Amino acid sequence: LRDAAIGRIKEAVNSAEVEELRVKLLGKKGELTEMLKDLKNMDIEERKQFGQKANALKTELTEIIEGKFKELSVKDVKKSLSSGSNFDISLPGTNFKLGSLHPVTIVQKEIERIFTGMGFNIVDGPEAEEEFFNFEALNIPKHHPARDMQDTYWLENGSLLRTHTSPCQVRAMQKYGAPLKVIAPGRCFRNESTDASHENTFFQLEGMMIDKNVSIANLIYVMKLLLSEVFQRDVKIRLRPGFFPFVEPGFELDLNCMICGGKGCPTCKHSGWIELLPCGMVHPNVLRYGGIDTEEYTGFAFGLGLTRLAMMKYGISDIRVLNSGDLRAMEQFSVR
Ligand code: FA5
Repeated sequence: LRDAAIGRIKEAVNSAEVEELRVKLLGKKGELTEMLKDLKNMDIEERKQFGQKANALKTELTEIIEGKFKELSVKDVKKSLSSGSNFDISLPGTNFKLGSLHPVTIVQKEIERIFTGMGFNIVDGPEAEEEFFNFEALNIPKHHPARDMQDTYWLENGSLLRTHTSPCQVRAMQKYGAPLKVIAPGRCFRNESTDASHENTFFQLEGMMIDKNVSIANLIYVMKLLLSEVFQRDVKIRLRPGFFPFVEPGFELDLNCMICGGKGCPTCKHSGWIELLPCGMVHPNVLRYGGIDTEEYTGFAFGLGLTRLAMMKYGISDIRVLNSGDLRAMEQFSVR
């Protein structure tokens, strides 16, 4: 059996033939297996000798069969390579789809680049914020009507989801002191009903500069530079007086709506202007909460509506698209 089996394996010309032989010889009903069935009719000594021989043969044949499989598979690849028929190792592999950045992230990174170029540092603050930093330290005491300007999600433990990035102002002052140049991009939450330009979850980017002799002129210069860099062209803006308890004087900087060119559309509530960038000179009370000497230092601060800026930049007319997670919309902004 041994010599006949080895001869047959060596002569096999493809893997299918080898597999057929493997089953014929070593399979459940294979020749060797059938022979082993005779063991029960033998006496002990015979059984011992025959068993040992049969097992050794089984191991030998298994090894030869495996070797033959390997030899044939190398031959197969070589053959199909030389025939050039259906196996081409120079073919490019499967093209994996790359993800894309969210438009708000793209604009955020761009503004971070602009400000770090001017020597600003990037800071962060918690989204679940203490009432103190979100309101009191910003000169908005309990029962102040200005609290109604920002509908708040209160948490069971008495803290809240920050309604703006301004709490980062006081946290930064307390941590780093003056002089100070920081920006703080981040997510904010308001208990508002949504429409084309309002979301309950949106992004702001806070900015603050404190030093000796900082004035409104510095503020206007930085704001103009920022917007012309972001849009890469001259932008039409207007400044209105605005009230925020944490700045004095306070301003509203509006951007001419780029969706409709200022003619009026749902995004700008048909006014032609987008309320984009409230700002002002930091109120002395806020500087004091931050531990800054108000005799020596002054500063400006702004709270840019990052989500709305991204809408303007990319001509997105409904803010709700940005939180929808709809990849068909987001994929359009892919940057590699
Ligand atoms: C503030 O939140 C102030 N903290 C900004 C500030 C900072 C003023 C520093 C002075 C100094 P306001 O509530 O206006 O202000 O919001 C700022 C910007 O966030 C708005 O101009 C708007 O662009 C954006 N914003 C506000 N509410 C929403 C909303 N529901 N959905 C999308 N964007 C919003």
